[in-house]
Amino acid sequence: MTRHGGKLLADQLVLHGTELAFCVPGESYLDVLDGLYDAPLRLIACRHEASAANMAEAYGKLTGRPGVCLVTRGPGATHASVGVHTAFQDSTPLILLVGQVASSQEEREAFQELDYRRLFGQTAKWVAQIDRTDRIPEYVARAFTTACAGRPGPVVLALPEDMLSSETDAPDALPFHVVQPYPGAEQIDELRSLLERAERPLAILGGGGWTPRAAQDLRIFLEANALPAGAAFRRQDSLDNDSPSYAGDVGIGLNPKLAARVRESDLLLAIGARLGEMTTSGYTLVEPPTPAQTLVHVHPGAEELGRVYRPALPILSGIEQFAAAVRDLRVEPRWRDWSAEARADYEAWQKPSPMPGAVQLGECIAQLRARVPDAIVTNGAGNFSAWAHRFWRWHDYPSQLAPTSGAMGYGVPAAVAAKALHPERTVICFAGDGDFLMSGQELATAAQYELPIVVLVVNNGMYGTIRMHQERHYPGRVVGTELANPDFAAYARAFGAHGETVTETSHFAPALERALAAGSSALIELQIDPDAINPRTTLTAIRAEASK
Ligand SMILES: Cc1ncc(C[n+]2csc(CCOP(=O)(O)OP(=O)(O)O)c2C)c(N)n1
Ligand SMILES: [Mg+2]
Repeated sequence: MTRHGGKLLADQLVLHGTELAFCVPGESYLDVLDGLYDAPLRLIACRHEASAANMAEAYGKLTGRPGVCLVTRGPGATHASVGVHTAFQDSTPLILLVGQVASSQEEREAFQELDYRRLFGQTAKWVAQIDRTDRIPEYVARAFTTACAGRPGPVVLALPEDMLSSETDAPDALPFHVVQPYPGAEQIDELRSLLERAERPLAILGGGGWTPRAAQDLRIFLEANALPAGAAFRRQDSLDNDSPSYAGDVGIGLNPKLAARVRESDLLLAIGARLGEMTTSGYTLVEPPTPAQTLVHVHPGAEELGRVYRPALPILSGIEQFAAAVRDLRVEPRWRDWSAEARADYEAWQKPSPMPGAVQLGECIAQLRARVPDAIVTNGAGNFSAWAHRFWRWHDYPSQLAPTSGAMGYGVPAAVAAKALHPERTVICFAGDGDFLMSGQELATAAQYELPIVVLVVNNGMYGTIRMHQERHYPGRVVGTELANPDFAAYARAFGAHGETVTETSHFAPALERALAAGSSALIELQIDPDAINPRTTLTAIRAEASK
């Protein structure tokens, strides 16, 4: 039996467990599309390659298996690059398949030709071009393996046209394995003795490569030892936020009391987190290269251990493997007060505080939490997300889809992908007015594939985050940050979605009910006072402070 390259490739995707993939079609990979025609795999065609790549990235976060995204040559690949970058920064397994010119035309700068090895050199774990049809199974198996091994990340495969259309009798590969290191017994002993000597331990949970099992095992370990734990930036689903061990997120605009606690801790147990710029408040909470805290750094990537920080104890391990090894580890906690205080600080910090204007976002989110506590929550980038990070509570892993890369436009496509994987769950996307219009057109994809999502657009009429920085550094000199917006509710209705505008807090709960009952996607625009620049302060206060 012979197959053309496109069919062979489609068969490999299915064999490695892909049941859902995302694309914008291109004539450069017609044979792959043809191969998918009768494959048991759902293909979602998107309205922009950035969205297709972001959906694949969200799939990777939700399943722990590579999200698959198919795009055409130059224009498709460059559009998709934001998703590759997010997968890289967020340590998410992803495979980007890109059409390539026929080998007879290569290196002529043929139509839309690019060298993907150079284009994605810094943002992918591995970039390759498959030049022989009979080697497709080998390359695809390696792509799946590489994307998931150690620190997960993106892989890019370029597919020359003639390679895809050629016939071969090459056999299938075997399904791939997720390859992760295990911690040694010696390291777990050493961790025990460090814990036995500690007085103010604190865990920071984060990074990629988590599984529901890992989150469960770590919860048992943390709670049984009364260990307080913070979540790294946008990794707040790593521990049930109702757990007595959960102390809040160590991200942007974190609770000052939690920041102080990170500094004062004598044993810092970083589990999976890279301890990047956003989680360390610009490398100040933990100082490179030699932290003041005794650092135990657990990470699945050998190159990450000691890269920025000298750990007292580096542990090279997959998260699930580490979690299983410490699940039953017990020490006598001498830090019960420290731990209880950390929890009390979090609960106090989460009480909604008043902000200027008639729409109180903290209260709206509290109502949302009470109504759909088990929702999957997504967002892109912007100050609006700070309210979600502060006032929402995540319960199960995985239920947070948020780019640690800080990429705007992520929330809507991530929500569509989440709904495709979990049709039974409510999916809520938080977006800003700037953020939303970078990918709002995917409401069409949600409608086409009957994947109803709820989008909350926090409208302050500006690229507020940048305006905030402007006021801090160049008070009063506003440039490039104002936005003239469409009627968001009408925009939603144009896609067959339910649309509403909320101008005061009391309107939110009934609007939410109508959104949840709509039977289609829904968008609620929350018009907030532009002075309410983040949950802690106002533009007026920032400008006054900066003008002093
Ligand atoms: C793709 C991308 N472009 C630009 C930025 C820089 N940036 C960060 S936040 C932001 C403004 C976001 O505006 P909006 O969505 O309205 O949220 P707000 O800050 O107003 O709440 C910008 C432009 C970014 N992070 N990502
Ligand atoms: Mg805005």
